[in-house]
Amino acid sequence: MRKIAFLLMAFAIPFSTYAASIKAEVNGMVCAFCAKGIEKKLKALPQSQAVFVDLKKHIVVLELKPSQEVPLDEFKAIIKDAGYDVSSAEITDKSAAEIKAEITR
Ligand SMILES: [Cu+2]
Repeated sequence: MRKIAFLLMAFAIPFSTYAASIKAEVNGMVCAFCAKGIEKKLKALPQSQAVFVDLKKHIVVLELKPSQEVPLDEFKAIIKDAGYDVSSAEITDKSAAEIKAEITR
């Protein structure tokens, strides 16, 4: 019984290590270089835990480190500065990997 509780805890921890992600629809990304450029910019943020970019679906996901945040306005400004347009952005409690799994399913 104790062993089970320990196992549950060990599995629960990895799932709680992300706080939230910003999921955005970005227009203007046309090739792999665009995707890489955005990915690089977002990965450079100190709050960044993981980044996922889907070129075909124009989706950009920035997963944040625990208890870190990036205001949506700031996120939009970063994308705009890079030369792209954010058509919508939302905060979700899903990880970048979860969103990736949903999109590529
Ligand atoms: Cu490009």
